[in-house]
Amino acid sequence: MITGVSKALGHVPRSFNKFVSLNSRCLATQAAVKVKERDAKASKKESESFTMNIFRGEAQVSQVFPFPNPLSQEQTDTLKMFIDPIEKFFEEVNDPVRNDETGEVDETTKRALWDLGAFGIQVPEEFGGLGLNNTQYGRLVEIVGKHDLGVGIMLGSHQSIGFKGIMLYGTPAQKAKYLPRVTGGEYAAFALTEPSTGSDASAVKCRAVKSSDGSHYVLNGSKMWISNGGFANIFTVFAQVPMKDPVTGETKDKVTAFIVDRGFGGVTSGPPEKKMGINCSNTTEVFFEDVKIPAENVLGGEGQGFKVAMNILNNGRFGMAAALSGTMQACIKKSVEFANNRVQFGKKLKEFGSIQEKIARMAMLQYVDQSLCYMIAGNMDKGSEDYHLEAAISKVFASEAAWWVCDESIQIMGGMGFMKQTGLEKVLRDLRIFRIFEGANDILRLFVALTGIQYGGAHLKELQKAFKNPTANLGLIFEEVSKRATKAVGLGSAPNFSHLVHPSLQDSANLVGKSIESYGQSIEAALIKYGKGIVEEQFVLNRLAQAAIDTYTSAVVLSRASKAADEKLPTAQHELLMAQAWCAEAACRVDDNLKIIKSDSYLKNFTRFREIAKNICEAEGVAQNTPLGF
Ligand code: MYA
Repeated sequence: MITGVSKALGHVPRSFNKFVSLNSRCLATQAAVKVKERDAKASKKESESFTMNIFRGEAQVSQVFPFPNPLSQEQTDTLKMFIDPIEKFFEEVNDPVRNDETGEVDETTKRALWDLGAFGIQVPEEFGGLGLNNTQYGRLVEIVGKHDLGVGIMLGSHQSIGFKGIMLYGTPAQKAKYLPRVTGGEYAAFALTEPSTGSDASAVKCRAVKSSDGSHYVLNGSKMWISNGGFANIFTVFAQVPMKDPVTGETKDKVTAFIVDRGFGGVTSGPPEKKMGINCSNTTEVFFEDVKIPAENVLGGEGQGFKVAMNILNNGRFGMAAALSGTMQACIKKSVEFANNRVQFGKKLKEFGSIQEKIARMAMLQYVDQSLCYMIAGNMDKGSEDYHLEAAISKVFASEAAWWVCDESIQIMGGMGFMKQTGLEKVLRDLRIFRIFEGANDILRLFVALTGIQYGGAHLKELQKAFKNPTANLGLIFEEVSKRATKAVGLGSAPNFSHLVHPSLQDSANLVGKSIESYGQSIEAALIKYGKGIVEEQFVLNRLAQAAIDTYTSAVVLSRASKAADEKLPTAQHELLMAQAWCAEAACRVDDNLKIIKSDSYLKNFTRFREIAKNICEAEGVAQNTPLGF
């Protein structure tokens, strides 16, 4: 799994301490050298991503500070025109309980959503959409998530992934042909998953073979768990295409994305699946039997399908943070109304410390999640292309935060929370899938850790190369060696961005700076210890990913709360408090996670976990008998 990352990681210098032993010599002899401003670093594309750069122990803050504010007055006014009608739709037309019970959204309700333009929020107006940007989309999706996640999935599967490929990769002709259809009443779906291909997205089995005259492809195979699969007319389908390597002449299968129209013939759907939640969303198998796809319906180029799929998913993931921000708001509202009124032991629930801690944590999680959503959407709207790790983090964070918030809301409400009439039981069921689909959180954690390590590791490789030709690379070597020398003798300073935050957040910013410094050191240490084998160390990778999530989310809330304070928002003090509390706890978790992966005694526990799991798998269940012996 995630083999490309391991391939690309290449050999990581085990003799890294060589750099440190060289320090004094290099420092003495090279200090006087006039360093030319060119080195290997400059020739390589540097990432603007905050998360990528912490893998080098560096604070790259250009995509974090200041907190984005990408809406002009005109964009704000446009957005406001849609907010009230969408709220009204959810209050007056949509019935989430009925949707859940019937397992579908009825035609009248769907029609109302089409009339609102909710199926084409980001499609340019010339193609019949609302023409809104990512930030505006996020604001509308928050409303959807507040009311009905099942409806959200119908909408999201259509536009966040169903036809997003046409928006991102479509030729002018493809856009002109298909976008008016997907804004004009025809549903779209994203068809990647197959019976044997879930997380391992590049292993799809569906196959499309090009006709000898090159005019079309013939597609065969099946897809499963396709949202909107039962009624979509336009599919983005991923299939293997046999392709000749121009260099070796060898024929190999390469994933290719296609726009498939049900009207081509040979496309059929299975019955709707019965699920735990998001019941009104339609999930079916889709079968392709000798489907003739015109050659011009290849999306993003033959053999480019994996990249197309990944970038569609990357592009849509912040939408989950948006939707679940709304969901958390709704859960918090319900449980806080209860805590404000319910009296037990002579006091209102809100007066008990245990309840206060729950409420504070729920509020922080929602705040962090909402901040992630608008930070990423804002960066995307500004044209950033370096957001894939942040998008993955937002998906992981949102889905876990919302699950926890909903669960704790139920806990605060006690028996009342367990009753269907309170509405939280449905939300909890709906939420469960969010940690699984659109990239399982376990996979996305590995993706974050390995992609970051690849970036950090590439930097170390640059250094290794630089040492092979020291005269030409004095700049890079000198800079790195002095960094390491000062760190080694304890004189190094952690990345500092306290000047970018509100004065009351400077201590918090210093904590994040320290986390980044320790993070970079931990990556180096992990690479020295495991080399390429790091790819297999999932116990370690998960902790690195968690520390990355904690560090990035801290920087994001520092940015948002600082902006709130600078703009003197009425909630500024509240936001500053949440940012301080979040950073304090997150820094402790980062510290813990980074200590764990270096601690021999804890590493022994990983070995124990492996053995325990092996025993259980061999026993095909719990291994021990009862203490009674039978
Ligand atoms: S849809 C199905 C969702 N499925 C997935 O998300 C699949 C998860 N799997 C993966 O993401 C990949 O296969 C992984 C890679 C990560 C496991 N961005 O060899 P590799 C590059 C950019 O490591 P693998 C659904 O659930 C990589 O750098 N590039 O790949 C419906 C390398 O490049 P190079 C990436 O081992 C839900 C190359 O690819 C990425 O196969 C409905 C190969 O890499 C990436 N992410 O594993 C939701 N990953 O060769 C509805 C890899 O150059 C929406 N690469 O080094 C709901 C919205 C909310 C509501 C909205 C309401 C309106």
